[in-house]
Amino acid sequence: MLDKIIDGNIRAVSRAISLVENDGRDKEALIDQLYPNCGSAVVWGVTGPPGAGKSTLVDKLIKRERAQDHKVAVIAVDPSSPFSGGAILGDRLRMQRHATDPNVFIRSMASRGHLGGVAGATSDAIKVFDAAGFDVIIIETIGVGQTEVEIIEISDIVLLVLVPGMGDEIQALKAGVMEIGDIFIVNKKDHHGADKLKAEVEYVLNLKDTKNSERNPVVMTNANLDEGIQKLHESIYEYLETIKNNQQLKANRKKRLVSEIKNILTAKMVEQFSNYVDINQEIKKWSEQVYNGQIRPYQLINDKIQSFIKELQKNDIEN
Ligand SMILES: Nc1nc2c(ncn2[C@@H]2O[C@H](COP(=O)(O)OP(=O)(O)OP(=O)(O)O)[C@@H](O)[C@H]2O)c(=O)[nH]1
Ligand SMILES: [Mg+2]
Repeated sequence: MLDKIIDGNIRAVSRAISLVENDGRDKEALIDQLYPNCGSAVVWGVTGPPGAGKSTLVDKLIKRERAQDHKVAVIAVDPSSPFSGGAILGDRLRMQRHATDPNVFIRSMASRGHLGGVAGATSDAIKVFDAAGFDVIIIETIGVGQTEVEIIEISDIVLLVLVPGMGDEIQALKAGVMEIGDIFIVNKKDHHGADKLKAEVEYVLNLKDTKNSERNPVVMTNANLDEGIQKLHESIYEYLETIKNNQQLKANRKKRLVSEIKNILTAKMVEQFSNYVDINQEIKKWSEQVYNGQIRPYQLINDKIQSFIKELQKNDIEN
């Protein structure tokens, strides 16, 4: 399977992704063995509010990537639901014309049982695609909540898709959203208020560190009509060139590794603990005890961890 994946065999890639999604035991060995073959793919995160036109944009970007003979993988992440929902179906529909292209792989992903959550599953999937020789891996995710932030930490470049008519735009822009984007897209430029939104985005960007402000392009698009996409595509490559040259890309990837390892550590600790007790069952019992005033939360957890460690040591001695 390993060789087949590295060869870019689509069936093997597909099976590996399922393995990752289901968080099987074999997954760990596979990912570790693929690891030396990773590092050449570039990861683009695409995020923004529901219905902003992310999938339509991605579809048009795939077209440009294919024109350059790049292999493209798309992971549509649905953080809100443990199952692949309707939105994901819509995503695949919008990119359907690439469905028969063997060099385009579109896959939706849910968090399901993955210990590391959606972010863990996604970063494992990235490794599979990377090792299989995909040049670009695009992660589409709806811009809501914590998962989105994690997904963004995984990406080399983040395209933030905005649309006119989001309501109190400038307020929303101030509330941290601006920090996530590398390239800002004002999509649906055919809609009323697009120029105003672009001006507002530029205004907020100018308030940021002026030294860096020229590095964050703001591009207006109409994804349906394929307008502005060429310029967007060029902006992506210019930006990537800049962060390659100023070592930012390297720094980002190191940071990503830190959070990845932290993520694995946390997940593994929980897993170890779960082998020792049925966590969900126990937590219910414990909260009952805390509720009844029998014990206090920190004391309870500290006690449990102590006895867990003792148990581990006992097993160590026995073995
Ligand atoms: N008028 C107009 N409609 C657009 C534009 N881009 C996309 N749309 C439409 O907006 C709707 C949503 O597009 P999607 O590409 O599915 O948006 P999305 O952000 O992927 O949606 P979710 O994945 O559900 O969050 C579709 O009906 C598109 O045809 C645009 O530039 N102008
Ligand atoms: Mg979509």
